[in-house]
Amino acid sequence: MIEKIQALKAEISKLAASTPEEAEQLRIKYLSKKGAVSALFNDFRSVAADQKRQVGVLLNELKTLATEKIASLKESMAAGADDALASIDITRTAVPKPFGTRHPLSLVKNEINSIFSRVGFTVAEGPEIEDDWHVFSSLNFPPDHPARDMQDTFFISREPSDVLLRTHTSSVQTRVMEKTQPPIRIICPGRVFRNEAVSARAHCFFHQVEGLYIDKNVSFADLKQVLLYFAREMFGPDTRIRLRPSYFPFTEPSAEMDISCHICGGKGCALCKGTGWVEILGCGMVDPNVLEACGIDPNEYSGYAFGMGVERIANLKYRVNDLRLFSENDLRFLHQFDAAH
Ligand code: 2U9
Repeated sequence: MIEKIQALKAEISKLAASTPEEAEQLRIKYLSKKGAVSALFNDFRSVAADQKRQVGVLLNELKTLATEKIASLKESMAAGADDALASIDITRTAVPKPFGTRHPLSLVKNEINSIFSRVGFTVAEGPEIEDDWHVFSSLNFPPDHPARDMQDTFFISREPSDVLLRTHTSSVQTRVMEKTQPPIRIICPGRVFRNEAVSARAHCFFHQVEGLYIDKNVSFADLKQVLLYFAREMFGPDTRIRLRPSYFPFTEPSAEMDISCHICGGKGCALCKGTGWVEILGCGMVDPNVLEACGIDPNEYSGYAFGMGVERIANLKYRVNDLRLFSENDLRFLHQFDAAH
């Protein structure tokens, strides 16, 4: 026993550590409940009675030695850390971290929201996972109608399923109409989904802003005027618009709107394919069937609606020619926008 104590004393007096973690490991090895010093204390019970006094003194010396040695190792570690800190100038200006830039689609969406909010529209949002009623049936798409094929979507469970990803944000408008009586003047920005093969010109998700205005005596003239105002705010004060007849299940009459080409001013160029016009949105008067389906009396109220693809507007504004760039998160692309930020 006495030899063991002497050997451990010699071992402990030579201890060294180069990190605080190592010093802590030594404390555990020698001084914890299951450590080497404590083990000798446990053996003390079996020491012969005539040796107990001498061994007791030696054991206490050993414990003091170990405690002081490890405390001094820890202290020198802390002093070392202070030295390291002293060599750093903590008053120096930090290396600036570059800010991110706003995504081009967010920039365009915010601009659209801002333009329409200046003429009384408020923003409404709703779920991306929808049901058949709010995406199709309430919007005058009867079951099995071929117009549904144009907006093939993703079903959340196996068909026939009532749970699907919205193909347009019109579902937000139908939800607002169900809950609110006119006047309603909202724009609905958001992500939509379609079952399309991904290419430069089509994607399985994209973004829309749709607008809806319902009140007494709303006419097609009101629609034209608000869209002219939008086109001029977005593409410049000299912009002209033209409306071409079209078809959507949820509007009657329906139209497609072109703006005079903002690149060539209408003379004809590569962007407008020599026509002088570029298509930017669809619009029309809300079909009375839709008003009725959403609990609004078509004999008392009328309304207009329009819808545009945010990517389409961004492509025109920033001359981007591949839709995939918007969702690939390539910083070389993203950093070209929002320079002021
Ligand atoms: C309700 C009633 C009518 C929204 C409208 C369009 C015309 C339209 C397309 C533009 C490009 C979709 O992103 S796109 O592919 N949209 O042409 N959208 S009218 O009509 C509504 C909406 C809600 C209750």
